[in-house]
Amino acid sequence: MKRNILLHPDPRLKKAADPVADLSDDLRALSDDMLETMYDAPGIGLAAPQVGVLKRLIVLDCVKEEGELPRPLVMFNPEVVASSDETSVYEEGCLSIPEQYAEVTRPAEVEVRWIDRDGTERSETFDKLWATCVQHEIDHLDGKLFIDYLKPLKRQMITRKMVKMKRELARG
Ligand code: GNR
Ligand code: NI
Repeated sequence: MKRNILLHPDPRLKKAADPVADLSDDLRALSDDMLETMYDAPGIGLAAPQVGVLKRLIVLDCVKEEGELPRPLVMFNPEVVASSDETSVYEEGCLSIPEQYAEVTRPAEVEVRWIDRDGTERSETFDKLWATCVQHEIDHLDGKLFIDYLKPLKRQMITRKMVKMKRELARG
């Protein structure tokens, strides 16, 4: 089932999410819904707070070559355990801030540890778009958005545009 994606500004997007204590069928169903919502958007990642659930759960699939097999990843309680000194810059966007893009500098490689859909602890080192995306998603779990890395003036401009967009959406 597709879920609604919250739009910035929303207090739920600014809160730290709670760790998942036990995997349940409900949480697995939520992760399925999040993947469906992400692919439908379309996007390359989605964090549970973006659908209004303040739990530490993210999904991502950064495979973008035409004809390549999809690689959906579901991560419960993801943590960055190591980051490279080398950085990379990507033009980021966010499904909660549609049509707004800006360059963000982040570590080029990160090692991430998480619990998968089956409850197994896993870890993997990500680079390129995967590294940027997984950091962007984990930030959502800490109530942080990519615009928080921008200069205050630019962030304010984007937030004002979003307030306007939400007002127009609400009027219908
Ligand atoms: O779909 C998305 N694209 C994207 C592009 C560059 C850097 C990060 C992202 S994540 C974003 C989906 C989203 O908002 N996830 O929280
Ligand atoms: Ni996002």
